[in-house]
Amino acid sequence: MTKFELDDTITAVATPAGEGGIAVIRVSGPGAFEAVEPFFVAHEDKKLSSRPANTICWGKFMDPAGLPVDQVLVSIFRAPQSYTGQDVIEISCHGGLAVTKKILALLLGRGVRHAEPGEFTRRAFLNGKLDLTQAEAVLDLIHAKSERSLDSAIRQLSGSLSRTFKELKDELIRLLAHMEAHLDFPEEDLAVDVKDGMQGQFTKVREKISALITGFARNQLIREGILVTLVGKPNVGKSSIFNALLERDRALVSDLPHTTRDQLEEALEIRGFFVRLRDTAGLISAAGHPLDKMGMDRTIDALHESHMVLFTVDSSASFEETDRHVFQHIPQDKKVIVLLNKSDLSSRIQEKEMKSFVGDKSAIHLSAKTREGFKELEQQIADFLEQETSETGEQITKLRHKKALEASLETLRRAEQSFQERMSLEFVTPDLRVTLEAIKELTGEVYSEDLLDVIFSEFCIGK
Ligand SMILES: Nc1nc2c(ncn2[C@@H]2O[C@H](COP(=O)(O)OP(=O)(O)OP(=O)(O)O)[C@@H](O)[C@H]2O)c(=O)[nH]1
Ligand SMILES: [Mg+2]
Repeated sequence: MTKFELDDTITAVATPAGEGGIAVIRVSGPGAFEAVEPFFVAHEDKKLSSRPANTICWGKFMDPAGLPVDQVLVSIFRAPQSYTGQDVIEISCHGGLAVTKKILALLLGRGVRHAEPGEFTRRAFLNGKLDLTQAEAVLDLIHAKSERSLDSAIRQLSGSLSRTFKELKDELIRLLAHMEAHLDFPEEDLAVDVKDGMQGQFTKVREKISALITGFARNQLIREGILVTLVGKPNVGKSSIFNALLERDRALVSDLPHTTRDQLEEALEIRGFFVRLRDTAGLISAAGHPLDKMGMDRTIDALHESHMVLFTVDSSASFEETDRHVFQHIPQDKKVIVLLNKSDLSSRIQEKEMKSFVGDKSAIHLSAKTREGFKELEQQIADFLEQETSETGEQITKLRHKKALEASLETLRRAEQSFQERMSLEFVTPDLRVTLEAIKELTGEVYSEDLLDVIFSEFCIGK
């Protein structure tokens, strides 16, 4: 792989394309100063290359004909004290398409190569500035959509997950060393306390790995958001509640049944959690129109995908057969909150009968019109998320981590089984070594170019 050598100099616009206050163009590599110097005329007459590291310098970016392109600030970082571990120059110019395009073109004309997605972070990894889990956290941080996912990404970037993986690795190395020290002993000659010690180490590592794998699902909820679906018969006010939660008129509302035909999904943040809220077509016992049937089928699919269901009824009308029919479509394992909507109108619902039908689900008196009950609804959604995502130690965020941990758990279990079946230790250690390699891949202590390609291709250009 020659494309990702470290000895050339790369550049890219690090800010999103479009118009903005400023844009930042990043240059990294041994030729960074040489590339920028010919175009930069500092306000104070001093060459870039003779300026100290970690300073910012104001001046003009000039084209080869001596015409100014923009007034810019140039930030100087010197190897190894920079993001990539190389000489880095960041040019902050005005955030316009023409300006950034021109500056970039001039730099590319000086033999600087356009960076691939994530290549700055890839260099940071290759230069030991970050390990692989930290590099992945950079991406999580950029993609974080709520305060909770931000918290989790910043912790990972600070190295907390790396430390957990390192502890796991150290435990495995200790166990391996312990076994290797006893390789020459026939199994039956191992003292009971030595065997117990080894078994204890097996259990400890296995439990740690399992806990990390379980944490993945919880963390996924934080990052990707929980899916909350409004469901009910037509006209109970699902779309009105949808709009009220979003605080804008996103869905059509009318007093005609079947106003909503297709699903609508919008993202919102509730108490720091990322929530995907879905409005659905009203369900009835038997659809007459084919369009109603299609809408209803989608609603039923949405129910299966959801983490939480808001079963909506009209409290100003009686709880009837259609409501029961809707409720029966909700899969049993879903968290359900019953919304008794239209609480501003006089209540006609037979609450006792309704409650005996739905069981011990919590119910909220709500009015999309007066906003009664919305605070409580948000609280209950947040409580559910809090409970589903409550932490028990460090959490993994990536499918890659989960897969590597699952692979390591499998080989660890195999080793443990051989150990318990009293096989000679030389048959136990190979599986342990494979387990150790899988753990080393997590932090990037062991890696392949292919793995790096997969990880960094998800990054944006300029990061
Ligand atoms: N008084 C009162 N009327 C409401 C309330 N919520 C909704 N409505 C009215 O009920 C009617 C139906 O509301 P929608 O939000 O369209 O109901 P829906 O459940 O989305 O209906 P479909 O999309 O047809 O399934 C509209 O006339 C709303 O203005 C409420 O809390 N109080
Ligand atoms: Mg609707």
